Amino acid sequence: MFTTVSSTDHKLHFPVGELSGGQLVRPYECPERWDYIQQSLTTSGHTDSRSPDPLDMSLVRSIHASDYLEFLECAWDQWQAEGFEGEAIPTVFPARRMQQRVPEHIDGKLGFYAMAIETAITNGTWNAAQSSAAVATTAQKLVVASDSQVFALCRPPGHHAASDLYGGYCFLNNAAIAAQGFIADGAKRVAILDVDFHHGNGTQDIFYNRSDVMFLSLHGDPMHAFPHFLGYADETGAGQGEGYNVNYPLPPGTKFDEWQGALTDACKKIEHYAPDALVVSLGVDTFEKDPISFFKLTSDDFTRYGAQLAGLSLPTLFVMEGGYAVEEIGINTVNVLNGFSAR
Ligand code: Q9C
Ligand code: ZN
Repeated sequence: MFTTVSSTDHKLHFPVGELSGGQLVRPYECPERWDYIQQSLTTSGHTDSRSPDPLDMSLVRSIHASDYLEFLECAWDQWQAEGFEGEAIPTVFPARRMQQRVPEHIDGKLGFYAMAIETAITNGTWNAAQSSAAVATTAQKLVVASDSQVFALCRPPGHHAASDLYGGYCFLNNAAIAAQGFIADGAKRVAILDVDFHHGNGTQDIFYNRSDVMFLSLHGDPMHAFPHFLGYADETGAGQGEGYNVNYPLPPGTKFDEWQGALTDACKKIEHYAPDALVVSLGVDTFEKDPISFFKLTSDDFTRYGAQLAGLSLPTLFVMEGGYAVEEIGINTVNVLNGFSAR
């Protein structure tokens, strides 16, 4: 048995457009994702659910830059004040050899703070992003109180968001904020295991120089997969953080056996690190039918690796990240959680 934390405020973020393949399509990261997960939790008897406590902004500020938070808070109003009628999407970037200076115009601000452009900002985006972080931090406190497994049903997701960058459907890095919450509550070491199909570039960047938070990620090789510009195996951490960042880039078509090989190696490294808590960035876009990813995990594979994670015997916080095969997202997510609690 485990507790879930979730908030209906996620529904405030529902952009209608995502630039994909040169077309504006309905975003893959849609509110129904939450409904399907909630439904699967209910049908499998996981009804112990609660809403989040208010968000501790001082904790958020220990992960995100204050100018970035101010930008997120004001972006939609500034966009509207320009008289723009669509959703807020950047069009110009501080590319190589250009100034890294924050412009006043919203077009400049959007480009300055974005790491990708598929993610539109709308009227409810900031409030939804805050509610998602509140879900993660409330769940983190419950892990400390119970010493067991808690599921944070976060939406929007977080692992692509760096201290001052949004994109890849992410605004606030829920897993990073929760990991910092464990440290604030006395943990000496925290491991973040990112099993989302995509590399958690934001989380890696946030903790790259630190040894008190270890980051390990299994993901599609950035040579072939988003976010393309981070997630290679030679990124091992810097300074105090050298050796505390571990990437497992995996090729197109990767099936469970190969994927689990990387997971087993990651688990060994986590055991050796001996953290006080584990944060799992749980994306289920590794599924064979995911529309934007290239791994081949089956629904049963999710149960198997959930059980393997339980073998670490650590207080564990699951933080929802991606997963875009909407009809199966609930089953696959609950399979991981059930595999974990059944062991
Ligand atoms: N052609 C998360 O899973 N677009 N974000 C990929 C593929 C962005 C995924 C484009 C995917 C972001 C949290
Ligand atoms: Zn993903």
